Amino acid sequence: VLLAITPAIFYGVLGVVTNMANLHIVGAGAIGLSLANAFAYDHSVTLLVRRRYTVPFAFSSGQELYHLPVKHIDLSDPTQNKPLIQHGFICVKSYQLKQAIQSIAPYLAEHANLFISHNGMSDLKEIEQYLGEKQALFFFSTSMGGLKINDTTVKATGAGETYLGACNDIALERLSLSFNQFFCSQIPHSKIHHNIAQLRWQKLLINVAINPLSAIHQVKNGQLRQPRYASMILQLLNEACVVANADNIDIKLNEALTSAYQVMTGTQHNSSSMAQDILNGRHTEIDAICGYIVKRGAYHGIDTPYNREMLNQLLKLHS
Ligand code: KPL
Repeated sequence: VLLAITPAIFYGVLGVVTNMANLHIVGAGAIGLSLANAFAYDHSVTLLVRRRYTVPFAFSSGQELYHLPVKHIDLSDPTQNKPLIQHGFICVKSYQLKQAIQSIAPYLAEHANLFISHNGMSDLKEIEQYLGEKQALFFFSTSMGGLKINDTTVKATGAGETYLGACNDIALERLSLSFNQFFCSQIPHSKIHHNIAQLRWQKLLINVAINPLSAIHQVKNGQLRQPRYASMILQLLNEACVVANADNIDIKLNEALTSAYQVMTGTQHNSSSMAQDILNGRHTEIDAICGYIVKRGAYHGIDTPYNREMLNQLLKLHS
């Protein structure tokens, strides 16, 4: 049942809405819509999409289904007004990132803040070339769980943690208290992280441990804690940590294992994004996850047979 009276009205009556900002989100996937849900009751949220949706966007917390009070702009429609983006969130797959940035770069305000979130490793230098010197680039890593139950609806499947880090100097300056309050006050269980390289590698290692195995075996994240997966997870993370260390990232295998198992527990009822991609016959992010470990390993002369095996198996399932 779609509730006509949304929490937005409830919050509005209580006067909780302060400093309303205009936010734009690229990507109406599980993360994009979960973010929209987190922000839409205190801020004005517009989804930037590539088609016209006729059904409203919605968020399900389990029993109840809420209309998301968001607008949307179809960027492919030349007759629609173009946005001026102050705070832009790009929540697309790693292989769609470059194209997404290219498509919104002309609409970024001079002092815009751009937040990206994706699995796997992207080339930040490549992204930065689309940004002006006053435009800040942030990365956030999240394990908040969401399942798209249809084109416009996401169902929350787990709280998960979120970390926000600065990717360029201007973002570092703006990682100030008032600014991080803006982000962290809206996203449950979120924190600032001060070492972006470490943050991105930590996220990568979690995805190395969870995504390919959950996709191949079509199991929920929590099921990967079963002993039958333990040795493969250990081998995958061992290789990935050796490569991370060669890349000057100080991550120890036991820490990587601990956080991977914590995320499996925290998101035990989630189907990972890769498990959902395989189930729905979609392209996966394996290239940017195990493929990245294999590529960086080759660069350092480190053999990574377990990650290569995952890469090959996933490419066979969907190339
Ligand atoms: O990032 C994720 C994903 O599904 O892609 C995790 C953290 C594994 C949560 O499901």
